[in-house]
Amino acid sequence: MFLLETLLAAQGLATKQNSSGRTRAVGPAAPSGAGAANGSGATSGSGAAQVQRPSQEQSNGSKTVLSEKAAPVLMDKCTEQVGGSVYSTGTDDIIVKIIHPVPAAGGIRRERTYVESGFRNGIYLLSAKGERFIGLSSETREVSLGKLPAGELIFAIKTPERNLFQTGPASRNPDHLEHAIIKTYLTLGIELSRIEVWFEDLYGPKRASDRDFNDTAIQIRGGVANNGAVADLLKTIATEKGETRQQAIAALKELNPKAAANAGFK
Ligand SMILES: [Ca+2]
Repeated sequence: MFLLETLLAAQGLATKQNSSGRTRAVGPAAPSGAGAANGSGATSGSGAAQVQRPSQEQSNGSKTVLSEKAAPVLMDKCTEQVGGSVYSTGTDDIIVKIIHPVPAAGGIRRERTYVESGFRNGIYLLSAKGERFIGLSSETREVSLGKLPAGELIFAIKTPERNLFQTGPASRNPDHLEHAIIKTYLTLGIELSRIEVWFEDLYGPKRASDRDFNDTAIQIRGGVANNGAVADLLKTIATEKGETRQQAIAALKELNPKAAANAGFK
């Protein structure tokens, strides 16, 4: 099961609940009865998972009809993971852009569609080697991080109140709450077009903080994924033998041929 689940997760076909169970698929999605489990090790959680099947949204007045047999919809589908993480696939340069989406036309405010914060936050990439400054939330800047080894990339903000809030699980943050939403955009529900990270910069629960996650935002593209499938498979290939290793190689070739070729499997 592991390899299949990993593959599904890596193709964006599976999404799992985060520790607070608030993952939601923004595009049309149907819950799976297959009981697919967390195959990426991205975030700890309840273990419950949903598999997004190709489905068609048929507008019928206010009613949305989901059909499992229908063709994939021709749109960018967005999946949000509260407390999710971003991962390098190790295959391509990673480009980070500080974004400032503008309010919708007509001045109508939609939920989490633009950045608004009284703070100017510093944006960083954290790693075992230290921290790398990307820019200020108020800037419009695009930075290439180059190619980075497959594995999790922890992005963080430093606020004027001297808080450090990180992507990933709540346990990383001083208030033990999630401070970033990972939005994954898939074209045709399959091909990754980009990942965005939206931060909440106020400390504490609702009331103390507005918890609207629109204070600082970055867009990431290139060799990235919203799950650690490539890194997990590379680890399996490095540590396992026999059939398990062969299955991992086959899965990596199918999942990410470039990552497989980089590791010497063509
Ligand atoms: Ca906020």
